Amino acid sequence: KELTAFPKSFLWGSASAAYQIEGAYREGGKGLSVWDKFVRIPGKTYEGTNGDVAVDHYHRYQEDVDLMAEAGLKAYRFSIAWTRIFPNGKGEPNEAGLKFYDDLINDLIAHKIEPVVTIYHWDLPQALQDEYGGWESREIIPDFLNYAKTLFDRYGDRVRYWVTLNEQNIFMQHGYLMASHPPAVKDPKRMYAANHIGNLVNATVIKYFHEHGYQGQIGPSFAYSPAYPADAAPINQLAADNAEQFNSYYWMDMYVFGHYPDLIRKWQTEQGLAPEITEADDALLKDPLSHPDFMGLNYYQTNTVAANPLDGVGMAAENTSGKKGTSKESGVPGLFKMAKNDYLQKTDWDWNIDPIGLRIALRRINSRYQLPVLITENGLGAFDTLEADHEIHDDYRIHFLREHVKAIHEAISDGVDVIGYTTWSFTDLLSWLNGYRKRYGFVYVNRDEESEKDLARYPKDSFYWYKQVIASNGEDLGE
Ligand code: GCO
Repeated sequence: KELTAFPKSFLWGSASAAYQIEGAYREGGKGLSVWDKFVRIPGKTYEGTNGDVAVDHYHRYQEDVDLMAEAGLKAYRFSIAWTRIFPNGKGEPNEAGLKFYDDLINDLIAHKIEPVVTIYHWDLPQALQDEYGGWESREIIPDFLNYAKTLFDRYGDRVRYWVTLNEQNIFMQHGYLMASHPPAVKDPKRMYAANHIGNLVNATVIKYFHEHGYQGQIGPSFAYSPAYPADAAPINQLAADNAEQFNSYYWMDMYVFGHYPDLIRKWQTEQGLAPEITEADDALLKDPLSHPDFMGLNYYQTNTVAANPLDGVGMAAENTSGKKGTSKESGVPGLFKMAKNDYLQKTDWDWNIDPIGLRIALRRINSRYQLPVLITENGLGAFDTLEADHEIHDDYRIHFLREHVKAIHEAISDGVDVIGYTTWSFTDLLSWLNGYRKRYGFVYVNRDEESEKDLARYPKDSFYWYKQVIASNGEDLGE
């Protein structure tokens, strides 16, 4: 069929997060975040790697923005470190921190690159964790709002796209169910309670933004892995529907409709896991002013599931998110369990490669929520090799991204309003748990601490490929 062209305003971009790139973890008055502390607990990250230096973007941001301009990026998504703005999470803002992002934003705009700002990408101030347990206390709501307001007031004249919470489903499940992120808790009841507070934070911030006449658009970024049934057996179709509601609609419905799916609410009540919802919560969450302008989609893969009889594994310590692809046999008794999908190839990190799944994700969001979608992440984590001539031949990444760009093109032709695509990631960066060997970037960052070329940047083949995609507005995919 004839494909609809990418819109002229399509935001071809790339993305990052503060902790994964900035480094300078004690400079410019920055306070410590929960990640600064967590990475120091032995055994939590691959070989104890941390973001103390990361890829030193804090000092090299101009070089990075120059590279973005060379690639022709139209947009760059990055996150602000709360602890640079409020070292202890609240109180007086820290001017040095505010200025760092001012300079970055101005540099982007000078290069005609649209800044897309993530307000929260997991690096909660440790002071708030210590004071009241972070996400487990409603005290975080005014503190987060104060932080967000400070950003809107300072940067709102130049920033038109705001992402509230990055992958709430991931940081809540890893933080409170699997203990693989801070605060390393394994307790589903606490997870759902903290997650509900996360929803209140998200809604409060969006409502404030809408009520105060800021220009631009705001929404969350959700890590959506659509669920497939293992086969055509009706019982497995039902399991896929369960998984979709449990893993995805549970979050996205709340953002857009202000309620949790009945099926999951009932399940939680039976299990004694339902978070408390006050009347005031309900009013806030259902208020259209608290609903997003777009859905941010982080897409990496799909999940395949099958029926799970009640004698299956428990959920407490299992990976129900599907995102990190670790415990394949996990699931939720009575609802679904993870199954193999023989049709899909896998990445070096065992994640399914599924470009059609992106088209499906876009279509499902479109039909269920009727919102524009900003693809805030998509990319391939892989081992890359730096050749002697400083070239990096990452044809596997080009192939991966090309197929996903085609899927977006198809989805646009299906009628989905996709406003942009910020790939993960621009430069290589710290993978939270996998250190620096899992690389996602268009730009290789040399992490050879022994050599004077440490932290040097080298564009990969995929950098030049993406440049040509952008220049042709998605017409020339280099085939
Ligand atoms: C990793 C992850 C991250 C995430 C990103 C989520 O390897 O640590 O893939 O890079 O994708 O931070 O928003």
